[in-house]
Parts: sequence; structure tokens; C-alpha cells
Amino acid sequence: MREFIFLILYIVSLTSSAQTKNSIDKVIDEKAIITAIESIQTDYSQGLVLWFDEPATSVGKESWLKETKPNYGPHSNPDTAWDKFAVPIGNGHLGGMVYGHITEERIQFNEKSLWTGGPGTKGYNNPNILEAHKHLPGIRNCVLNGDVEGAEALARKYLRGTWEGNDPRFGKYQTFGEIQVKTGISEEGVSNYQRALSLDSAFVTVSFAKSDTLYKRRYFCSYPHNVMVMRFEANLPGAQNLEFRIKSPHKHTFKTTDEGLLLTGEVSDNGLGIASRVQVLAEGGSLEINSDHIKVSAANTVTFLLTADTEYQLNYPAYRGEDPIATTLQTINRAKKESFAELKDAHVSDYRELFTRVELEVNQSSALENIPTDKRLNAYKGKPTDNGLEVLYYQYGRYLLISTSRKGNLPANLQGVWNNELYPAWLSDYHLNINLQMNYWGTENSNLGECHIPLIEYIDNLREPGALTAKSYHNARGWTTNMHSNAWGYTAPDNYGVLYWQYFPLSGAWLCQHVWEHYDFNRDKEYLENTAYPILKSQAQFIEDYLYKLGDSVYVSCPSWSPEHGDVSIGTTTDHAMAWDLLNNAHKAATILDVDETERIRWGGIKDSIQKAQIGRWGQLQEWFEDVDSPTDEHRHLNHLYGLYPGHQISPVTSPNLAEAAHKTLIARGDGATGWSMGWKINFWARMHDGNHAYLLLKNLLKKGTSTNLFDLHPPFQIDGNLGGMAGMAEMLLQSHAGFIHLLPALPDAWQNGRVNGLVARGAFELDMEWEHGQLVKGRVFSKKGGLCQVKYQTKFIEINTEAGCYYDFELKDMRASISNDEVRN
Ligand code: FUC
Repeated sequence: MREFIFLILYIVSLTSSAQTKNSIDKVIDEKAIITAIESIQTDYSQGLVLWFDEPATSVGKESWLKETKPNYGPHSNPDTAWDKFAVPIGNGHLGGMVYGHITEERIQFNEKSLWTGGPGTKGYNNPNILEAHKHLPGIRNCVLNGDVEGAEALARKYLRGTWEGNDPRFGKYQTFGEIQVKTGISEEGVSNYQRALSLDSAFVTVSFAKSDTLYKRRYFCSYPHNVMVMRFEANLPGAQNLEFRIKSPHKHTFKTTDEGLLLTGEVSDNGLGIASRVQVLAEGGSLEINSDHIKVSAANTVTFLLTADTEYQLNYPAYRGEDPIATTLQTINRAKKESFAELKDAHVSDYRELFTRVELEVNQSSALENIPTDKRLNAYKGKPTDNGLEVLYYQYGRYLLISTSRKGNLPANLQGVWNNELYPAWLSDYHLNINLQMNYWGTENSNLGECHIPLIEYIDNLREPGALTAKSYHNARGWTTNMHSNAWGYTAPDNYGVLYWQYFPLSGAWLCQHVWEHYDFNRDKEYLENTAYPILKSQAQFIEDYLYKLGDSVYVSCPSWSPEHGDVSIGTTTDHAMAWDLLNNAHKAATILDVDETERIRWGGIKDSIQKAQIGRWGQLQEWFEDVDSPTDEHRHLNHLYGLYPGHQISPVTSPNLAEAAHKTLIARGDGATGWSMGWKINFWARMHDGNHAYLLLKNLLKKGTSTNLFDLHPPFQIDGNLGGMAGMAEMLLQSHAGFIHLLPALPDAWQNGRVNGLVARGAFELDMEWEHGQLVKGRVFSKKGGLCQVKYQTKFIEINTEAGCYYDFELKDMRASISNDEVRN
């Protein structure tokens, strides 16, 4: 546990009303210290804290106001402090990045549905080429005859969307603006500065001393009340002299309200209405609500509540819903009735209900918690032995997911909910060839199934526009998506550069894996029947019509391109693996629901006839139908290993030959690459049951792909690496994809001793485990839905008939000796 003397002194000073200005050291009595420690522990238990001993500097301040082009590459954010030192808070709707400045506090903020483009944008029309499918046979002929150039030329003409790359109609995710609070406190003479993000309670504390005044601020984003709460306190009365402003690059005006301000405006290109309200609650002193700012003088404590909304609603084709002036009024009226303590308690209990489900300890390492996170990460780069930082990284991933993906708004985009730019890298959109899916890989195994809902609702919404795309390009039933999507249901191929950057019709099948897995982990039959199955069935219909029969017996995906890599192919391994996966899941769903027997039989037949993954000339798992992989290629995309992860077809236990080929491929591709690619490789190596290699990738991700605020760096910031890394760490400890639950399948030597509680396995089982000297000591299963639970550890095995709601403890000695692999597969 870190040194909290300063905070203890601060709280002690608050609890003693009779003290004089210079008497802080005299008021420390035992009771006060206990109160102080308890209070601090509420904020900071388990050492799960990111903290800094200086404010985030303001280099490049407000540069987002002038931005006209995207920024890529290292340190490319126009505000270099933003993705290095500012710390994130969020509730799925709102996001804030807290800088913690002393003189002029800055909190850049977002509302997740604030997008340019879409309906209302000039020239907005259907981006699909309606008759494109008529050209498919011609393109196919070229591919089958080996005429790559001919196929590419035709495809560039027809298998694309009608809008140019980065077309304004596609839109970009936007910053809402920035909150600025002038405090009148100069930095001179400030001591004991701390800015800390507690993962345990999801709030940020900024505290510092200046002469005899101790200042403390607290920030959090509450999901139950949908407000960002910013509280300014001090140990002395009358110390708060604040000027609060909202700045926004979007067209807006202010109105004063009862103890607050209302900002209303619209997005310039699509007319999307936006609104934000701030409400101030000040104790003592005086308050002025001016036309564009709020002034508080000589107050004791000040709480600002901020909410924001847009007119957006996830409903094709209009994507418009309620007036944000009305919704924000409702929100703020509800929140302002509550005291700070009530808001905080509601927030903390809502957040903790999710967050505390998983506890992880590795080697009980807490030695470096006393070091600010930026310096701690630097130390790790020199000598990666700080297992506590690795645990912090895992739990930070869970924190980010909870803060960015809650029911009621869009799923996490490339940057989750946080973006300080008008023209963010890759538009901060939804990339469907890895990035959106990766954001959600750890959702179920890390016990945050509820956070999957925004993604599933988003996928459901893509069905309608996706049906037009399926018809246009494939004359197919069902629905499809391609490489990119946005807030507006974009499903056409893009029109940008070569085909592998735009055409990816199996991405919808990949998305559907999430729809199925949410069922498989939670076993909620009502969800399967009413939500999941209709989505899976319509995707299966697409796959049926999409696949091409090569000769008499094999289905391929022709023409196809591997994501961002290589020439046109008769069929890419990734497409085949995704199509197989989809039909397999649709088949299982129909069987459980006992519906659509005819379809089920047909899907089963097609699935078995899809081109199998092939082993190539240097023993590699082929990326394409043609054996053309280069052994020296280190491309960051490894979609051809989909069957290994996130798919289930390749496993060292059930398909050792394919696993060996995947191993060759992984070795050839190397241990580096962009942030998200390293996150993916952790998962691959975990599925290969090579804990030490997975751990090497985790170290590389932390050393080479992580910013000082622990944001993943592609670079620039992309949240997929954080969330993919988190998923991979869980996958190292527990797997359940191969028909049984596998304990500690990829435990690295470096994690000799540890404990994990609350990881989730398919079948709706929660698992706790303890290990010592690299060996499992005991485990516990909690069965949520009952049923047979088959558990494997190394060569041992245990089978438990469970009842819903019951716990089952077992020790290594209870597990019987190995059986054949077949016996543990159901
Ligand atoms: C894909 C990746 C890039 C980047 C972008 C958002 O194009 O290949 O590396 O992550 O998505």
C-alpha cells in the first residue's frame, strides 16, 4: 500500500472543526487516523491505483480546435499530454480525461454518439453499388484462371462502395469539448501533489498542499445517474474561488439555468443536435451564473455535475431520437436531488458490482506501488519483474471496458469513448477486421458479460443496412458487413486503396461470434431465442448464399482477400474459419432451441464441406488457398490463425498438426508489431499453451506498446490493445473453448504463486484458483446454471455434476489421473 500520510493529514484536518490554520500536526489522534485510513481505503484498496506526482502538462493545449487532418504515429496526438498523462473516467455514455492542473484544471470530455456524417450530411445516399453482384462471376473466373491483375482491376471497379475513402458522409467520432476550471491557485509553492485513478472505486483524486491549505478534488462518471461529478474541497473554509467554463469546437450557444448552464448546438455537417448541462452545488461563499461561465467565490466545497447527450439513437435509417435538451434536463434534475455522498455511493456500488467480480494476485507483488505509474512503467521497461504492474494492467483493462461499454449507448470504438480530436486517427471508427472484436474478447471470461450488450445491440442494428449490402454485392439473403463501420450503420465495402482495405464480407460472421459467445458463457435461453438466434440465422443465410462451390465438394470464399495483406485468393483461411464458426454456432443454437431442422441439416452439411485450413510448404498454416506465405513476413495481421483464436478449431489438444503449423506461423511473424497485434499474440500463445511465450508478448506490450497512463499505443492510442491484452491474461489462466474447462493452461514460469477468483468459463461456471510454485493447489467452481462441469489441469481431470447456485471446492489430490482427450470433450 502506498504512502498516504498526506491524505491522512488532509482527512484528519477535515474531521477536526476546531483547529486553527497551522495546527494540522497537532490534531492527529488515534480515532481520526482510523477514520482517515478507512476513508482512504474506500478509495484505494488492493493497490489498484494509477497515480502521478505531477499534473499532466498542457503542451498543445486546445489544438483540437483547429484540426483538419488525422494524426498517426508515435506522439501524434495534438495534445501530447492527453494520451500520456491525463487519466480516463467514463460510464459508457460520457468519457472524461482528467489533467489535474493546479491553476487551470482541464477535463476533455466526450459523449459516445457525437459523430459527424451519416443522415443529414450533404449528398448522403446509399453507398452500395446495387448491381455489383453481376460482376462476381467475372471476377471469380479471373481468380480461378490465375489472372490476379484482371481480378483486382474488376474488383476495384465493382467490389467497392460508392463513396471515396474518408468520405465526409462516413463521419468521424468527435470530441465534445473541454471543461476548464480556473482556480486562482498559482503553482508556486505547491507540495505533495498527487493525481490518482482508483480502479477499485472508479474515481480520480487530485490533491496537493499550498501553504496551510490542503486541496482535494474528486472526479467520477456515474452510470446510474449519467453525470460526471467534479468536486472541489479544501481543509479550510472559503478556499474555493473557481471559474468554470465549457469549450466546444461544435457550433453552440449557452443559456443560464437555475444554478447552472445549458450548452446547445449541433454538428455542422449533419445537424445532429447536441446538449450539455452543468449544475453547480456550492457550500458557502457566493455564486454567479454568467452568460458563458460559472463563478464561485469563497466557497467551502463545490460540486459540478455535468451531463451531455446528442439527438442520436441507434435506429436505422434515421438514427435520430429524443431531443438532448430534454434528456439532459431529465438527467440533471434527477442527479441534483442527490447529495455528493449519495451520488458517490450509487456510482461506487454500481461499478463495484462489476469490477470486484474478478480478483487477481501474482506473487503478491506490491513493492512498486509507491512509485508513480509513469516511473513504474519506466522501471518495468528496464527490468520487467513488477508482477503488480501486470496485474494493474489486467484490471485497468476491465476498468476501461466498464467505463466505455454500458447498455444504452454505442459499443467501444477504436478509442473506447475517449477522443480529444475532430479528426482522430482512423476516424476512431469501428474497424471490423480485428479491432472492434478485440475490444470485446475479454468481456465474458473476465466476468463483465453485461458490457457485451452495446456490441450485440450494435450488431443487431447492422442487419437492416447489411441486408442491402448482401443483396447488392452477393445477391444473397441475410446481411453482411465489410471492413469499416460507424455510428450510422455503414456496411458497404469502403472505397479506399486496394481491396484488402475495404472488402471483407465475412466480418459480419466474425461479429456473430460475440452474439453466440454471450449465450455460451451465460446460458440464458431467452436471450438465445429472442436476440441471438435471429441474428445468427440471418447471418447463416448469408453464408449459405455467399460461399462458392469449387468443383463438386468444397466450399470456398472466392474471391477473397486476407485483411490488409496480399493478393486476391480463391479463398482465405480466415474467411473459411469464420464461415465454419458461424455455421457451427447457428447449428448449435438451432439444436438447443429445437427449431429449423431443415436449415440445421443444411448448415451442418455446408460446414463440413468448407475448405479446411491447409499446411503449407514450410510447415506454416497457410494464409491463402495458394501456398504463397513468405517465411520472412512479419505483417501485424494474423487473421489466418482465427481458428486458433478467437475461433475454436485449432488446439494443441484436439488438432495437434494444425497447432504445429500455427506455431510455425507465429514464430515467423515475430514477437513485436503494433499494440493490438501484440495483444492478439498473447491470446495466440495462450491458446498454444505456451505460457512463457504469452508472457513474453505481455512484457513486449507493456514495454513497447503502452503509454505512461497505460493506454495502449498502436501508436497512436487504440483501446483494442488494452482490452486484447486483458483478454489474453485471462486466457493464460483459464480456457474453455475446446469442450472442457482448462485450468492454468498457459501459466508462465514468472508467475510462480498466485490466486485468481471469478474468471468465467463457457457453460456459466465461475472459477477460483490458487497456485504455488507454478502448480495448482486448489480450485472452486461456482455453477450459475447447473450442469456437468468438466475440468482439466495438466494431466489431471475432474468431473462435477453441478446444481445452479452451488459452489464446489476441489484440491489437486481430488483430480483423477489423465484420461484421453476425447473423454474430456463433450
Ligand atoms: C487496421 C490495422 C491498423 C490500425 C487500424 C485502426 O487497419 O491494420 O494497424 O489498427 O486498423
